[in-house]
Amino acid sequence: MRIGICCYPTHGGSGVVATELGKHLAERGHSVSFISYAAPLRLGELPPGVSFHEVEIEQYPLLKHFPYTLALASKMAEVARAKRLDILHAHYAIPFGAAALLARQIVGRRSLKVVTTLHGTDITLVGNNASFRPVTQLAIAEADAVTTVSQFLKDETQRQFRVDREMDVIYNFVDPARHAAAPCPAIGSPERPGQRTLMHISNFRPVKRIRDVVEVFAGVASRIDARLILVGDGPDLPVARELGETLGILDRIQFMGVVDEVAPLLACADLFLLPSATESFGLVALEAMASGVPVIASAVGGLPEVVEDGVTGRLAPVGDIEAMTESAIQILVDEAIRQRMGAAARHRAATRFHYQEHVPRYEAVYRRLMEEKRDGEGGSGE
Ligand code: GMT
Repeated sequence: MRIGICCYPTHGGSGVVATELGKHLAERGHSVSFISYAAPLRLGELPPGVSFHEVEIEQYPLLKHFPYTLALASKMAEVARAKRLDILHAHYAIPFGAAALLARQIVGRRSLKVVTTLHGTDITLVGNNASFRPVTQLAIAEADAVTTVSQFLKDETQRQFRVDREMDVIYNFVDPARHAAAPCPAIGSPERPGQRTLMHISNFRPVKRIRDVVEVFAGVASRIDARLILVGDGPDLPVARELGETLGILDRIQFMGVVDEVAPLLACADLFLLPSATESFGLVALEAMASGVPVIASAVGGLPEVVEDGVTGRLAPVGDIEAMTESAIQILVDEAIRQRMGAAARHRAATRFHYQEHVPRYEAVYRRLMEEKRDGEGGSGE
């Protein structure tokens, strides 16, 4: 099939999933065209069967705000025609899902089918904003197929948008080989033998509850020799620095900044913290699990579908610092528990969330639409 993929090109989970999906689809013989304002970071050098089409963002003195979504829709239509796309797969309802509907209208709804994957914040945070809500609703209702990355997100979309349509749940996935026994690089090695490493990776937005990360770590560090590695950047990074200073633990926190490839760093971690206020899936928790690292996370959103409480890590109510701290200490002081949970985490990631299981599910959705298209063509006699 000829598939167009549009996504955010940055480090966010939706961009990572879309990019990995495109690469796997190309390996499976499909032709894949990425459409975005920059090449997705995880794309690297263009693999065979993959092309990239940039949406140019220009500034006109006449326009105060450049209408990016319209430029995106035009580029989608242009690529759909040039590459004779069968499927346009939008990752994130806005602007991609909405722009894809415009592109389909331009190209003709019979020739181009739109698949929209909801990733979470497009529904739980952004989509509910009054300025976007009607467009988000349209993007969901009018796509030829909609997928969500967890059962939680499907239920939440139905509840919040009162949409009565079919949606396929297709979980996010990992390539376990990428996480297999990667050695911890020197930069991430513990400073002392026996020192425990806690890790958090995110875009440091308020939804990630960075204060909780630091407070849990402070509780752990008051009882055992430990350090915290923070990976990523975002608006709440200064919060971590300030709180670390106030609590007198700043010297035990290492700030790594944005890192393209997280698997080697995860190999340095003994425990991963994800105390988010909400998380439709928690791709980074899955990546930690694939690296054999137990996860302590909030029992919220789609996280319980990923982290099995007491088996691959521990779940606690959002904001329950005490419970998270106690669980962290329990895991870190008993190496047998930590090893057992780490092995269970690796096993769960490799068996339930392997790309070889989930990429074919996307293909099945595409095939279903292609069959509908063929049936439609046959039925109209055209
Ligand atoms: O919240 C983020 O870190 C970014 C956001 C995105 O769109 O990239 O992540 C969302 O999509 C990921 C991929 O499906 C999910 O793993 C994250 O859980 C989800 N974030 C939230 O729901 C807060």
